[in-house]
Amino acid sequence: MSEPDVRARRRRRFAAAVAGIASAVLGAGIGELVAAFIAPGASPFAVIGSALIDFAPPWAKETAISLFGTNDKTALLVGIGIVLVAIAAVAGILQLSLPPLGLVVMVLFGAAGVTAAMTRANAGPLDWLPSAVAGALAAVALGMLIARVPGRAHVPSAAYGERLSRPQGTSDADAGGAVQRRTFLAWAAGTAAVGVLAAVGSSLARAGARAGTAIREAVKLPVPASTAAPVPAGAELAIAGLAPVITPNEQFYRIDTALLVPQINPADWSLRIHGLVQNEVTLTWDELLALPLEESVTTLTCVSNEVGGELIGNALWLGYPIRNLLAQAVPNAEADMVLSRSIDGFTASSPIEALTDARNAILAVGMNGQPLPAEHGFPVRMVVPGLYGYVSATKWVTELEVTRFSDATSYWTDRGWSPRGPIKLESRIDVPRKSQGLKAGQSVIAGVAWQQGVGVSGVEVQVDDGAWQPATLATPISDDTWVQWMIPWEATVGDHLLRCRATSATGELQTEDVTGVIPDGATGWHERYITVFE
Ligand SMILES: Nc1nc2c(c(=O)[nH]1)N[C@H]1C(S)=C(S)[C@@H](COP(=O)(O)O)O[C@H]1N2
Ligand SMILES: [Mo]
Repeated sequence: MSEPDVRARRRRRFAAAVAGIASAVLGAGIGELVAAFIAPGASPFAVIGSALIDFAPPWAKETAISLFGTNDKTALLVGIGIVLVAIAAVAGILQLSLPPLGLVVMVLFGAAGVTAAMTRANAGPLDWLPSAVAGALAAVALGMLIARVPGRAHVPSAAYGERLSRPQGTSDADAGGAVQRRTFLAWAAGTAAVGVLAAVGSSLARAGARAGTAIREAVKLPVPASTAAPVPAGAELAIAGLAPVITPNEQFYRIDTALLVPQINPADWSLRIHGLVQNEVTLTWDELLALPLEESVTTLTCVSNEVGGELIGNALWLGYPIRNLLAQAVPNAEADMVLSRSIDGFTASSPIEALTDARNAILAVGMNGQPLPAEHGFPVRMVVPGLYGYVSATKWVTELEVTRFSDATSYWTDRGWSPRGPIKLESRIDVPRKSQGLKAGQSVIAGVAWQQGVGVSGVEVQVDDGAWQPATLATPISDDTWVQWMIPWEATVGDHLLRCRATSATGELQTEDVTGVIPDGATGWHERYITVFE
């Protein structure tokens, strides 16, 4: 091939890649728009993302959480976007050189979306539509754009025929090529622009639908039948940088597998208790609110919380004891587990004794004086003191199946996490913050410590391998909550290593052994390096 031929070929391939990307943008955008209006749960992006989340190996989820923390979902969506663009470019080139392979790629993508949508837990009858439309439109657009790639054999353009009849390299042919290029670019840009507009339209439509949070805002929670004791005055040390003893809802960590937050109208909500029980129980929203609801303060923790991590929060919950509901259902003697199920298919397996013993396992409807925020489970979730969230804290909960550990497993236990998930004794240094740039002089080291259900009796702090010093504990709210601690520190110029360790109310010393979060939660002493300046 001559030099200009190679260049022309490269240019055609580039155009084909652009055609692929523009077609995919069109398909994806219109697919999102169709979803927003017809099948809100079946956004092609979200269903493919959810399928990836469900099929991802545990280490991938771990890496995502530790790299991106609670932004893991954004990272996933951006990642899917990048992969999609790359595949679309390849599809364009395939369609140019090996038609109809490019179309096949687009159709397969649509089919993957359809499959992902229809195999979701709460799939609606029209959930196949957005991905089907996306795949079909992308294929049609690709066929149309590839036919317009400049210099291609069947370009439906007068300029091309004209160019064939002229010697290569003349200025007229160049002019014809330029016209073709402009025509192609206009079509490609137009195609992509329609896709982008559709995507913008879909997010506007969703924002409008989120005005469906009007439903949540209209919810009036009943006056509690029993209120929590006021937070003791000494519970909040109020040190800058120290986590507040009650975590505001906006700051509360969020971990779940839901790319689209389930939108549930409480009027349509009900909870079904079934399985190994003598009486099946069904509870509607109105029935739940009519029960004597109780306030309680409980710290919630994620099993993926690294030592020193932020996947922990403490809130004032309003709810009804699950043990009372189970008592109505009367579990059979052989039952040893309750499998709670969310409307989105997530499941958690809790030991039945954790829901029936004296601890305060509740069906929660309120969080810090408000209806549950949508991301934290509106309208109803579980909160169980002392168990990691993955085996207890089901959000958007609609079902409690009384069963046996030997007969059923749950979302995360299916993925290699431990069937039992008691929260481990831990402590964390909050201040000095790492990036704080501490000045030498009188300072403080402060943090939080927790051992739900048992309580913390002390925290010790060590600076640079010196002696362990007892910190001052704040007044705990209860054994089910974390407790703040602090110790004054005369900070000297230079680099320092700070460590902390807690002792539980039963005398257990927090273990020094470092273990990762898999399969049942991290252990080890939290360490922080800090540089003190003059
Ligand atoms: N429906 C549903 N509920 C869920 C999860 C989920 O993925 N889906 N994740 C659980 C996990 S792993 C944790 S740690 C807690 C987190 O609750 P939060 O997001 O309100 O902090 O929710 C639990 N409940
Ligand atoms: Mo979790």
